[in-house]
Amino acid sequence: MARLVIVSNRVAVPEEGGKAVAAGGLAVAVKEAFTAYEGLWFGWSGNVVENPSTEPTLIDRGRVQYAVVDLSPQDHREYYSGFANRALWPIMHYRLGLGAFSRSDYAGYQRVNRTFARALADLIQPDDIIWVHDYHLLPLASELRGLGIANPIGYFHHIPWPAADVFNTLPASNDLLRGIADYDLIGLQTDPDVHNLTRNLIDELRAIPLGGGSLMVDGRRTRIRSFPIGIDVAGFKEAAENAGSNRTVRETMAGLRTRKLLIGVDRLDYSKGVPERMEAVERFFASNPDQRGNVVYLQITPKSRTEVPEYEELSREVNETVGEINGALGEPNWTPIQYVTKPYPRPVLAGLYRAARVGLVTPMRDGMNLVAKEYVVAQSDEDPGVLVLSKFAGAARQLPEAILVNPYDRFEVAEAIRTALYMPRGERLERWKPMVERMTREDVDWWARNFMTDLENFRTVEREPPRT
Ligand code: ADQ
Repeated sequence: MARLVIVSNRVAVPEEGGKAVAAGGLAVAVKEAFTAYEGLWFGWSGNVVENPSTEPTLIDRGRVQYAVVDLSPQDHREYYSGFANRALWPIMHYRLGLGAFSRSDYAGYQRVNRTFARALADLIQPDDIIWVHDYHLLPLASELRGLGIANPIGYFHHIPWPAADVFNTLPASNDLLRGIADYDLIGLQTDPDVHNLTRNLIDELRAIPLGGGSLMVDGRRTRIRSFPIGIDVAGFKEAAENAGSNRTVRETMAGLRTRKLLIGVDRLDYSKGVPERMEAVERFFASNPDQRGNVVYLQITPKSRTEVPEYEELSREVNETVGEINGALGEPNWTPIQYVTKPYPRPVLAGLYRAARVGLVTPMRDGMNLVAKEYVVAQSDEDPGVLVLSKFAGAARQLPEAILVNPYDRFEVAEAIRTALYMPRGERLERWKPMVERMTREDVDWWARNFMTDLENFRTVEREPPRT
């Protein structure tokens, strides 16, 4: 049986003897991919140390082996905080004004990709299939090819691929495009992402379309397809159904009394539109004064990337916005926005989603957005809540029955909140049913299987040289 080698920036090594894996989207997705394969998961340990060893540390956990490397402070600064999170992340999310490009950061990004490739190459066996994840590792296939690795290498991009005019503002854009074309299969979240990258390769690198998503780029064949990522529907459903026994959930529900709950759950990131959403909620209370005291908005937002200045700035902005709105609208017996920055275990989140009449998922731009899917799956079939979803989240393509909104327009979002709160049960059920059925069919297992089937096919069929 072929072995699956997964490569991602961070590796979630489970505790010895325990089954616990961090519940983040990538960890769940990778676990799913390993159900059908024995494998190896390679990437950064999460540790930053002076003079890190270039030899990976190997850890065995049953069918999966983990190989992790440490980063030096300079690597971490340039590769991770710098180029990946201050150049690629904002540009891929259409935030041109936030893109901070530096040549030394880019050199660090290339250096770490080279170091990863060298450390990984020695572990690769001839029959391995390699699946690389996310924007930290765009040049990894080129580096591996340079070391003679001829195995099939797939890449999945978890975030949006922007329009060419946006992507090309990166000073390294063509270099990055040439690099990504060294993957055999490139998976993106949505068809518009596929269109954007394909056009970009055709226009900038004179790639030749071969049909069926395949392209010839500099004499090499690659294939680009959308694979919208799903969630662990069975696990999430079960967690939501059993959440009533959880103390945090029970106490939150008791505290609500007759009040209706609006919920937002996001990593603290400017792509998620948290302050904009708060302003929309403020707008809602301004134009629906009779709802003051009847509705509470809970925003759960763990901090992330705190070493990146833009995230510190955002944290201040959100704190101020919450303070201003609560100060202006709140009463001694009612606080309109409850803002918490703790991460919560999955069962608690599932229970809170279920308790909320409205799920507010309004990113300014998002590759997919798993929270939207989790909210839908957590609802009860008796009395489902309503999802208000940004049309700029990849998830909007699979959830068209949600109330789709433009997150830049706080009047529109405020109106959607009103519509959601007043929506009769019949319409809520009618909208929810097709969404939950689609989520169940197109879950994380479906996603991983589709990607792997395509990558396996590549080995047997697509790699034959094209007939001229
Ligand atoms: P993220 O930007 O991290 O992922 P998202 O898809 O919403 O965004 O996933 C976040 C995950 O973290 C969800 O599973 C959510 O439940 C969890 N989470 C959020 N807040 C939490 C809290 N307080 N406590 C515990 N868990 C919390 C990137 C891309 C997305 C893409 C995913 C997967 O930016 O567009 O959907 O990868 O491909």
